[in-house]
Amino acid sequence: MPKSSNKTPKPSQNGQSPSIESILAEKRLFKPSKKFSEQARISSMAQYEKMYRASIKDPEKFFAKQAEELAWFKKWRKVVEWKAPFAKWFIGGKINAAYNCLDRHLSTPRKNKAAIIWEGENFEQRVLTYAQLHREVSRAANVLKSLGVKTGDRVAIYMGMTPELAIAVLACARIGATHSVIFGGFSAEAIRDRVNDAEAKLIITSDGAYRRGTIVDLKRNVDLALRTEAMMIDGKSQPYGGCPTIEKVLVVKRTGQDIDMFPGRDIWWHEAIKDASHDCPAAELDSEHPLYILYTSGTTGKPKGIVHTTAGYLLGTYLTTKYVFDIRDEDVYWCTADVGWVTGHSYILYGPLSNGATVVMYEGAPTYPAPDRFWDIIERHGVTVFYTAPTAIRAFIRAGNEHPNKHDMSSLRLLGSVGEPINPEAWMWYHTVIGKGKCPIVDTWWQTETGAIMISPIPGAIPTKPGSATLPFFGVEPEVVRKDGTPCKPNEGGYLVIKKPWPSMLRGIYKDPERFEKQYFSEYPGIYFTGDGARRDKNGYFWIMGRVDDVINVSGHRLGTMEVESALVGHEAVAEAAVVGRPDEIKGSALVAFVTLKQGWPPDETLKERLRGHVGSMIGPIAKPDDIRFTDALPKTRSGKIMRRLLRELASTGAVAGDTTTLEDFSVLEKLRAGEEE
Ligand code: 7RM
Repeated sequence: MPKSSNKTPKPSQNGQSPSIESILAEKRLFKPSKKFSEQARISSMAQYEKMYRASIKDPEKFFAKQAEELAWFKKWRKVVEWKAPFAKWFIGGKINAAYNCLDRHLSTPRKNKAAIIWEGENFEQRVLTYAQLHREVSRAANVLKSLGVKTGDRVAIYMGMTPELAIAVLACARIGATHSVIFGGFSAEAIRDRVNDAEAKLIITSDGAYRRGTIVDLKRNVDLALRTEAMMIDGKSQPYGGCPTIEKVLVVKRTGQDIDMFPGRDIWWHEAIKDASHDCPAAELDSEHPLYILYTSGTTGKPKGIVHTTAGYLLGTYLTTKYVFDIRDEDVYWCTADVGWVTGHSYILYGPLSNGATVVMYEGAPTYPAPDRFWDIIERHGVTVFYTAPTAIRAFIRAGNEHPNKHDMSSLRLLGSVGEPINPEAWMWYHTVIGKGKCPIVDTWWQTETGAIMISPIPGAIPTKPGSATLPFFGVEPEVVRKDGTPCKPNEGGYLVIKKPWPSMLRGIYKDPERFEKQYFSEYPGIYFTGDGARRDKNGYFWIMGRVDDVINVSGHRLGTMEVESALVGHEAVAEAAVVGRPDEIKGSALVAFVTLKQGWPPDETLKERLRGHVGSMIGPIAKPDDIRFTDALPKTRSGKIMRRLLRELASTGAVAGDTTTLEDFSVLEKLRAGEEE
């Protein structure tokens, strides 16, 4: 069991007891309709089982056959080499991910098909065909080259959801520069940490981004991250190192707002690209060439740079898009994630584009200018496959059925869910109100680390149960195990592990092989530990129960409690902080921070707001605690470890029912309880 964990998975999430409706929904079985199955790529359980068995029996043979569907410059010598925890796939092969997403479609009827249908928050529309996207990516790739970016260099990308974001990512892939996309909601501090860890040479950003009717000052955040002079932080002058590896900043004009441009460092994208040639052959890269780094929260204060390489990742996203979304040429596919998260990497860009699909990309907020924006987009663009997160679904339930009911969404044929467990009520609402009872729902379980979907229904084949991600994808061997590694019995809660390597698995934590091994392969030697709790029912279906480590899933975004805690203790008023999750109807979990103050600081509302603001500026708005509780002391064990379980119980239910015998000072608990009643 993970040492950081003191949470034993229980069949209900976050200590919330499931409602009666939820229990009834869980017991229902939804078979794919005959109409859907007949047209689907995999149209029966028997066909799924046959393919799955083949993929497990001889993964090398299975994946070698599948990999032939990608375009290779040179064929691999060996399919896989596994020296736990290090995997290599398609050794000796030469390939390019951007070539597979673009060039190879140009000799087919897809050439003039829409690759990206983009909609701005203010309703602007841009459509890029595969030929046009190829041209723009090639020009941008030439700009990168002219700025001195070479194969193997790292490029940070900090942008809003505009077509240039997709172009920038694919331009990096084209020349073999490893991209590191930083979500546009992150702060200057977060940018600096990530850029410095990756030692990026270039940042691509934009002046600003439209979000919920306002503007996010992206370039200003980049300027703050890069500045080197001392800065006043909370009234104190603090030395500031900036980002010494950054040579240039490439700036896309989106909002036209006033920004500072530093001569010699900052370059306008539109000026640089004006005369760039659209002729830029895709680099012939090794299968294991690092395609990207994406930072994700873990159980320490420092985010981990998850590394994905080229061929295996591409194959994983290609295959899952093909079979889980059952993608076909007529589809209008829309994944509502931001490219700043792994879901956007895999299921806005690499997966759908390598399949030659038409992708909708939306810039703005789900409820802007009105709560029906998503349904309006589905209707106007004729979206057929729609992929979103449970937190969004729950917010839409609350907003009311009148919003979807205003729109004709009969184009939809398949719905997807990702990011956190979907509660059966939300599943049923999605099924009836959005899918009108005719669209299968694929509840896709996977992680930044897994690169691609791991457990999910195959929509024409696997009957679904609301709340279950059902069965593993081809080549994936998950198991639910006890602390000691022995398999759990049906319905017994345990830890979700994956027993064999798979093509799109992470290849490491950037520059930190020890942490990689310790984090993922040490609890169960040689076996990948997911950090999630799960159970498997008597039909073999997986029910994911959420994180069992100190990672909290807030609105589908992963946050490390340690990360938020270290931001809090970085504030001059804070002596100590402990952050836990509390069940939240919309967000899944909300953040509650227990904070002890240094002498002389008044425990008032003003300070709470300042602390929230401080966390916002250290990490980003998503990490601001929903609730801050000042306390004289935190409950600790005799060895000085904060008893998070008690805090979790306090934050969730206001009471502590569990075992408190290891608590060092019982009076702390009394005080915390008293504080709760105030
Ligand atoms: C794709 C993504 C990963 C964590 C993972 C789980 C949770 C994601 C589901 C889910 C239950 C799902 N990557 N999670 N999908 N839990 N059912 N279908 O979200 O790296 O940001 O997060 O998200 O806890 O470990 S992520």
